[in-house]
Amino acid sequence: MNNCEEKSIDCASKEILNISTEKGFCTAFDRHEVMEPECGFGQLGICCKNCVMGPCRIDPFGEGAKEGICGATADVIAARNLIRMLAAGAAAHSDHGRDIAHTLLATSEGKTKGYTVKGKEKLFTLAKELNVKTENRKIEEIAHDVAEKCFAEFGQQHGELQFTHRAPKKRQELWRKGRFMPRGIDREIVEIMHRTHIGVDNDHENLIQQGIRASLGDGWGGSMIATDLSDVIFGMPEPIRSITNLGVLKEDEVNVIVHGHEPTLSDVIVAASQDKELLELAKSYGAKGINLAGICCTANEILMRHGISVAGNFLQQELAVITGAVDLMLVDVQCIMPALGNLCQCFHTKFVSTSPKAKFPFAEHVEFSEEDALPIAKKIVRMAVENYKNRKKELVKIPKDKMELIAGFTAEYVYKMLGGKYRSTYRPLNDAIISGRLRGAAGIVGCNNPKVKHDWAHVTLAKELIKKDVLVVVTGCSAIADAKAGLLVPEAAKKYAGRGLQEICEAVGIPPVLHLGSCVDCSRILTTLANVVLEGGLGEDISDLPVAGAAPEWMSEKAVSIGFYVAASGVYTVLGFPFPVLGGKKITQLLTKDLEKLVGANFDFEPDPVKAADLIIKHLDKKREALKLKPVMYGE
Ligand code: SF4
Ligand code: MSK
Repeated sequence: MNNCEEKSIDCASKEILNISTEKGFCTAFDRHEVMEPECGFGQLGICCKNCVMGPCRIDPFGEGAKEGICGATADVIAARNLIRMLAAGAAAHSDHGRDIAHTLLATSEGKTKGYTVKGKEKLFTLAKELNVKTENRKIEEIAHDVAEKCFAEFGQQHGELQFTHRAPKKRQELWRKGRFMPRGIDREIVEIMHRTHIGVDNDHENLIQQGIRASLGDGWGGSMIATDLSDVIFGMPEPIRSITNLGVLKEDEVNVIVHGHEPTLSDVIVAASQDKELLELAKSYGAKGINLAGICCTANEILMRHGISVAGNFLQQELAVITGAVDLMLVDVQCIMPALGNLCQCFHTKFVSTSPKAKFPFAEHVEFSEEDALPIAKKIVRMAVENYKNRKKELVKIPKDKMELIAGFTAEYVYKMLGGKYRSTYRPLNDAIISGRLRGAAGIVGCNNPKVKHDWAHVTLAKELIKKDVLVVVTGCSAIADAKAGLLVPEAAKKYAGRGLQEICEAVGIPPVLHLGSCVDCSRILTTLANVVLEGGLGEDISDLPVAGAAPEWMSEKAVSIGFYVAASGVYTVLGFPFPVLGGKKITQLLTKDLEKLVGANFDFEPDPVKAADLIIKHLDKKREALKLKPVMYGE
């Protein structure tokens, strides 16, 4: 691969990509080139292997098959494939939530080593919401019942998920009427698998209805449980400074990278990396310290609560190894490339898998259990320290690039941030939108994808929006992209934001782009939107608000689920790549046009981030007009 300039906007990544090319290493960027041209049937969503009469594929243009052997049309096949993707994404998020609930339960029973209830205030708020008694009870007893109530949400067979009641009343009614209201987190995922079996649901609209229901079970269920119970165990995030990019790796320290999604192990790794005995051991090997950094969402979790630095986002996982400076990379679940094991063989890097759910070629498996968390974390950090002496100095090349950032914003923090000292309220945020100082808000989330220049679409879209007085909130790999580009510091407002947003950022001391956390923390966006509606003055439903969502570089099935629950919550959503459904005309029409009649918002597919920004601005202005708000104060 020669044209590294074209692969990323990030200088550190380009530098390592050049080294990779020179030395003949193979990364996702190279494998993507080898894969081209990608399968057109797959891209259009019109191949099916749901039974072995097939595989069947629909010919979208020529004289070939217009139906599968069972008679399934392109629309049905595309809808089935899409909601199966969604089911996998919802399952991934929700299983993460289940694991956090397990950790809280075990902690409340005194069965874990390394965890306590740090977010007591949040625990009491949740207890109230879930009808758990708090008077004259120990924290452990309350935590136990809160965990059990959350557990029950997974297996519930009928009724409504508790946290859906956070949504505005009007939205809840719409969900009930349209049969979108999720009954149980697992149930909706299982029902997708049933309906997409051969010969069950053969109506693309009905299939999408169930997809929406399962996605809401993720956003207002599994992901929300993951976020809220993480706040209970690990503490509420608060704005915190840190640094990001490959330049956070240190030549003279033991470098440990945590990669994946769940905070349970990474949080205790933070404690283990500060252990006196291990620090002494590191010194005895000639290292000045133990340097912990993260990749992907596990990074976001420990960044939000401990200010641990972030080495990079999804497409930088292999690049971190190629710096030659990583002594150990430990992984848990999700977004971990199986290629890492092989790549680590070219360096001294130890590659350690920890989850019984996720094993990898060439990985050393050290199984994690919440019950023994701290001893296991110390064992892994010790492995890193002992591997420091094996570093091949001649292979070490750490880019200089690193950037400061502030992370740690939450729905709860908005009360403090904008509400002022005397009254906790969302009023100033609502007033800023009503007065036109802010045009509205947009959430930009999701992954990297080698089909688009790394980080380019995230950063361009964010810059275009803040320029036009749109407050941007970010999660996941999008947040890391913007952080590396310098958008997550208050000074970015002066440089990039429109005058209205600049005034707000300066008054409050916040960046124009707010980091809300990991992928499951997209649920923080939902809670924030519900709070904005509740505060009043901006309509009765989330779909009335001048807000939008975007995932310009998405790739994972989790992003399908996020996209669906965001749209089904009433937020217009622009995706950088289309869902693989374009081979079905009716389903494409449903998702990009008719969905608005069903849930008050639809999708648009737009790869050009400048055009995507235009679509979002147009949408925000349309919503402002419908609410009869004043024109935007300083905008064009
Ligand atoms: Fe073909 Fe229908 Fe079987 Fe799919 S379910 S493989 S379309 S026969
Ligand atoms: S890590 S799902 S690549 S955002 Fe959450 Fe990044 Fe996408 Fe994974």
